[in-house]
This record gives sequence, structure tokens and C-alpha cells, in this order.
Amino acid sequence: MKKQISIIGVPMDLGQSRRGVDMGPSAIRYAGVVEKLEALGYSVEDCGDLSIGRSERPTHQGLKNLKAVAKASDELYRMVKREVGKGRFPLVLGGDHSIAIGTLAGISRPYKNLGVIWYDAHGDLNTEATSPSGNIHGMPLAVSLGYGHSLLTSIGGYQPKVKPENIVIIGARALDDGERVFIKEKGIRVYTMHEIDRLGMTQVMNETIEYLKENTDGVHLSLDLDGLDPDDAPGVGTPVYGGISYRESHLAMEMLSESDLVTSAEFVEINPILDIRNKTADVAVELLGSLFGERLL
Ligand code: 4U7
Ligand code: MN
Ligand code: MN
Ligand code: MN
Repeated sequence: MKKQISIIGVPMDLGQSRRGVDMGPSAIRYAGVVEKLEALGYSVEDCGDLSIGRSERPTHQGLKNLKAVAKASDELYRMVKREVGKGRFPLVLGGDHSIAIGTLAGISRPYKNLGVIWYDAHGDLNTEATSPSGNIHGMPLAVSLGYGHSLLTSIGGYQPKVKPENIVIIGARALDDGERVFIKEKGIRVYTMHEIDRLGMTQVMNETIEYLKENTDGVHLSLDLDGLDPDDAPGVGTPVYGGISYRESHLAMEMLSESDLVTSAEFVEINPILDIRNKTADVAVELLGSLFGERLL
């Protein structure tokens, strides 16, 4: 992995309906992300936080806070692109998962086939037509595939940011009807909790790594902390029981680290208000350690 890391904080909470997730970047910094990465030998630049607009008056139709999310996505796109242009590894800290729209816009252009690992309880494949909530944090993967409101799909001035065959979703256990149809139509690879139970995380990651190594020229890890079980990561806005365990997650990060495939990452959806003594942010920093090469012995 690249030895120079740029941390970009995105205190975004407009992509969903629960306040507090905007404090995620602070919580992750407080848990010692910079110190951890520096101790592992990386040179880390903390670019600070993006400024996020205010929430819009609800319109009772369509997408919540569409304009403010689009504006923040555009700013994040520019910032990520700038850091990538300097040859640095972008590490984006959320904020709700709508920020993936800007992150992917910022990284994807130079790649012919950017791979994406979507580590999440959810598919985040809704569009305005299928979303049960109108919350944009349930849509970023669809947007990045080119489906959704044009104010979002057009960020960065090109689309799609990722092809369906280059996506691997890991940890899914709460998919909406429209998302299931979309996944089947597009042939997206999904390891639901069922496959993780059946195959074990080792095989899931071996298959994922093998597949992405063959077919992609870079890999973005988009890690939603609600992919983990709420017992291990309680500070999230949309918890779903029966998730990936703490140890399985470490294993996944360690295997990704060994593969040396990952070229960018984002850790999202930490809500310190819902957390227990910053546990979820601590878990995020520990997982980042494994992703960046920390080993037990
Ligand atoms: B997250 C949901 F309906 N699918 O679209 C939606 F269940 O980024 C949840 O993965 C989305 O946390 C969760 O609102 C988005 C809902
Ligand atoms: Mn998500
Ligand atoms: Mn989720
Ligand atoms: Mn969530």
C-alpha cells in the first residue's frame, strides 16, 4: 500500500435522518487514527474536514437534502481528486454513506476497471423510484453505477464510476425489494451473511481477492460500520442484527492488506451519539490498522 495517506473528514449527516453521524470524523480522530497509521510507518496528512451545508426543509417528496448532498459530493470529489493527483492514498472518514458518491467520483477516472468492495449490511442500491426512505445514504452504489438523480450521477462530469461486474458486496442482510431486482438484473456479486456463514470469511475473501485481482486495476474499500454486528459496532444509525463479527472483520482487513490490492478507502456511518464509549470508532481504527499492515505477532 502507498506510504503516503491523506485523511479527509466528511462530517455529513444529510444523507439520512438521524443526527450525530456528522461527528464520525471527530470520533475516529479521537480514537487515534493518525497515531495508528504513523506508528505503522506511513506518512499521514490530515486534510481536515469538508464543510457541509445545512439540511433543507423537507419537501415530502423525492430525495432528502438533494442539493446539499450534491454540493458536498462535488466538493469531496474535488478534494479526493486533488489528493489522488499528488499520488497519495485517500482515506475518507464519514459521515453517512452518501459521501461515497463524491469519493468514487474523485478516484475512479484514471482506472479502466475500478473494483469496489462494499462492506455493508445494506446494498445501498436504491434509486428515487425504489427507496423506501428517500435517504440518499441508501443510494450511493446505484448512483455510482449511473442510476439515480442526475444531480448525483453527474458529479465529476463522467459516469458510471464503477461497472456492476467490478463490485463485490460483503455482509448484506437487509436488502429492499428493488435492490434485489437490481442485483439480479446487473449480476452484482454479493456475499450475504448466508454465504459468510456457509463458506467462512477466509473463502469469501479469497474468492473476492482472486476475482478483483483478475478483473480490476484498482480497488476501493467502502466500509460501512453497520456491516459489522451491532454488538461489535453499536454506534451506527441503521443497525441490523446478525452481522459480521469483529474477528471476521479483522481477518478480512488482514487478507486485503496481504493482497496489496486496495488503492483507496472510506469508513462511514459511525454515529457517536448512538455509540458506547466511542467503541465503534475504536473498532474502525483497529480495522484500519489491520488494513494497513498491523499484525498480532
Ligand atoms: B447505509 C434502506 F430502507 N435500504 O434505503 C434505505 F432499509 O449507508 C437503508 O447502508 C439504507 O447505512 C441504509 O433507506 C444505508 C432502508
Ligand atoms: Mn451503507
Ligand atoms: Mn449500511
Ligand atoms: Mn447506516
